[in-house]
Amino acid sequence: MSDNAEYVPPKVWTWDQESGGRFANINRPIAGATHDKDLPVGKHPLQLYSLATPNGVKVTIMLEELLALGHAGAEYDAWLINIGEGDQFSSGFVAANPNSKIPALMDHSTNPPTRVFESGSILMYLAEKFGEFLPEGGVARTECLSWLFWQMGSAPFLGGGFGHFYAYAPFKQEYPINRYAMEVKRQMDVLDRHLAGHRYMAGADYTIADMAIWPWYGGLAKGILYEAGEFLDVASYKHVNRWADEIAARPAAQRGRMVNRTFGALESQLRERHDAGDFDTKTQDKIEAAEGAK
Ligand SMILES: N[C@@H](CCC(=O)N[C@@H](CS)C(=O)NCC(=O)O)C(=O)O
Repeated sequence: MSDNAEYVPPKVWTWDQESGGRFANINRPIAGATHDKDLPVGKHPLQLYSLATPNGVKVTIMLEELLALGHAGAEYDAWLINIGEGDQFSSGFVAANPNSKIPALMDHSTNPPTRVFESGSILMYLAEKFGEFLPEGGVARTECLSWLFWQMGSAPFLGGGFGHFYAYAPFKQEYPINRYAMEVKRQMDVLDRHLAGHRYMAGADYTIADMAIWPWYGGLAKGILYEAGEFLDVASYKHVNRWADEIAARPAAQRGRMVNRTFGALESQLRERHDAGDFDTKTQDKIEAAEGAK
């Protein structure tokens, strides 16, 4: 394959070649389980199966925010789903989320347990269950849900479009990078104009709309996502940067981004969380130091 070779699609697409790029090993054109394996179940009613990608972090931030408000019922076990290893294709995971993507939540406080998949649906479920971070009615609720769904529709252009072609594709091509850079900059401008006049996405209060948008667009604004800060001139989105910094300073956001994290500094990785105390004792630096001392 060369950058300039034109692709002539055959009459019928067949799965006879790797698409190439990072994640090529987990991409497949069929759904369903590849192997039989049950999901583990811990001691809390809420069981989260996830990974600290932006989509996963939305939910761990919400759970940590609920706990910070004193909702003991939001205690949770967070199990690591290693998508690079294909954990999302186990029979247990597919039963929790037929779409085989993290995050997935099982609520064992209902009988039978309730499965919830799609991060936006999980955020709404938790917001309604605990009566927090989603205004109860009126314009504020509508505004919150509009921005929540804006994220669900927009982020695939950032992740699957721009991020894929800029950072993960086997070689760089001008056409897709140009197309998606244009769209992502437009999206950042949408946010910047809105945040110029609003402290948070839905107005004066911090809501699930902020929790959904921040891991993606806050990460992009701070130059963390795809190391594309300079390329997209993210520093120019001043209001997005102000909002991103404000959320980054929240202790619950700091804890939430550590859960199910398998990359970055060892002290920032809490690969599985089963107890609030795990942040002090079970980060990867401490686990590896204890193993080294044996
Ligand atoms: N719309 C979904 C997107 C979830 C998603 O794309 N998850 C990715 C990780 S960020 C995943 O699990 N990928 C595994 C795969 O595609 O096999 C949501 O918001 O929950």
